Formats: sequence, structure tokens, C-alpha cells
Amino acid sequence: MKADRRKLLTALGTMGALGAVAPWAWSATKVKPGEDSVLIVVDVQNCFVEGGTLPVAKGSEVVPVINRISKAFDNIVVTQDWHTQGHASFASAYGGKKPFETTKLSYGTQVLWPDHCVQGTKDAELHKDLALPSAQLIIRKGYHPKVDSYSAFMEADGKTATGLSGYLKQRGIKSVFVTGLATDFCVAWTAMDARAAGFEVSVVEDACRGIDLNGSLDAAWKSMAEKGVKRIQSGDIQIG
Ligand code: VGL
Ligand code: ZN
Repeated sequence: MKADRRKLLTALGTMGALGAVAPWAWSATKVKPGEDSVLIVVDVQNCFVEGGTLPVAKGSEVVPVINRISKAFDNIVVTQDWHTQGHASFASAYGGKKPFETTKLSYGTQVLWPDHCVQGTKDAELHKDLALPSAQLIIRKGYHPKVDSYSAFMEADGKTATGLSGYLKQRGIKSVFVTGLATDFCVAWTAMDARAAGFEVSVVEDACRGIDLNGSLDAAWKSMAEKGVKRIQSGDIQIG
């Protein structure tokens, strides 16, 4: 009884000591990605940067940030949005619809986009300054004509897997760091699906830029937080 009480007091004492540590001391601890971590670089393609068909404001600013933090990772996966011509996510596929309006598809509400990232076009190529020579896999998504895929794991119908989850699990990956474009669409959906697949997930905020359609950026951060996705900065990652 006495010993138990002493243990309890010791435990409380430790908690008190931890609680007394200043917040800056906590943030000084950087994350060091291990062999079981992967950097996922989402859709850093010509279409999503200045001059592309669906430009994200300041999209190209993610490139140097991603190049820098990539040095900290043994494992890197790159994604490409890779649509067929006349894809069901394009406003042009419907009479009387304009980009950024929505429509109902078999799997739910679909935002309609300008034609973008069509397979084999210059627009769909990776940004020329992205320097990731050690990346091991490029996964393409959104290639089924009637189904969109913001997520690198699961198409928008919620049941067609891309295979990325199996690939990462077979390679012993436990922890996923997500970067790229756009924060509130492909990055957020990829991050939340990675959580759903059982990975530990961090989104590197300054290595992403958002579209922010009708408040979608705040909504995405909120949904990600609810699902246990961590929000970190590139400076939180230990490089070298
Ligand atoms: C994306 C809209 C349509 C993205 C892709 O990469 O975030 N957004 N297709
Ligand atoms: Zn797309």
C-alpha cells in the first residue's frame, strides 16, 4: 500500500516535471524518419503550378521544400494525377457545367475541374525542378474514365484500391509523411486514407499548397485532425 502510494507520487512528480517544460523545448525535438517511413510527394505536376491547367496559388513553392526534406528519407513515393481525355471529373464532359461546380456521380458529389493532367501530356509531367532521383515508385491515379481519385490509396468510389497500401505494407512501412498539391484535395485524401489503412501520418504543411474552394482548406485540416493526422512543418524534420 505504502509502496503503491510512493509509485503514484513518483509518477505524478514526473508528469509535473514534464508539464513544466517550456513549449519551445518540445518543438526543439525533431522527427527523424526511419527505415519504416516514407515520403509521399503528391501531384507536383505542371498542371497544378503556375501556367498549368488547374494552377494552385504558389504551387511551385513546394518544390525546393520537398527537395530539401527528401534527403531525410530512405523511401520516397511520387504520385501523378493521370486522367483520361473527357474524364468524369472534367466540367467539359457535361453540357452546361462550368469548372468548380459540382455534379452527382454514382459514388457521390464530384467537384468538376477544368481539363487537367491528361495522360501523356506536358501538363501531366512532374515539375521539372523536382529532384527526387532516389524515389522508388511513381503511382498514377484517376485513370478510370468514370471515377476520380484524389487519394493515392483509394479511388473516389471508396472501394477501388490503387495498391499503394499493400506496396507500403509489404515494404515494412509504418509511418507516412505527405507533401505536395493540393493540401485540401489530393494531399488531405491521401493522408486520411493512409490513416484508415493503419499508418501513422504527418502532413508537412509548408511542403503543400491548397486550392481553398469555399473554405475547403480549413475543412480539410479539421477533418485530418479528427482522423489523427499530424500537422508538422518541414523544419520539424531532421535532415542528415
Ligand atoms: C487534385 C483536383 C483535381 C489534386 C487533382 O491534386 O489535389 N485536385 N485533381
Ligand atoms: Zn484530377
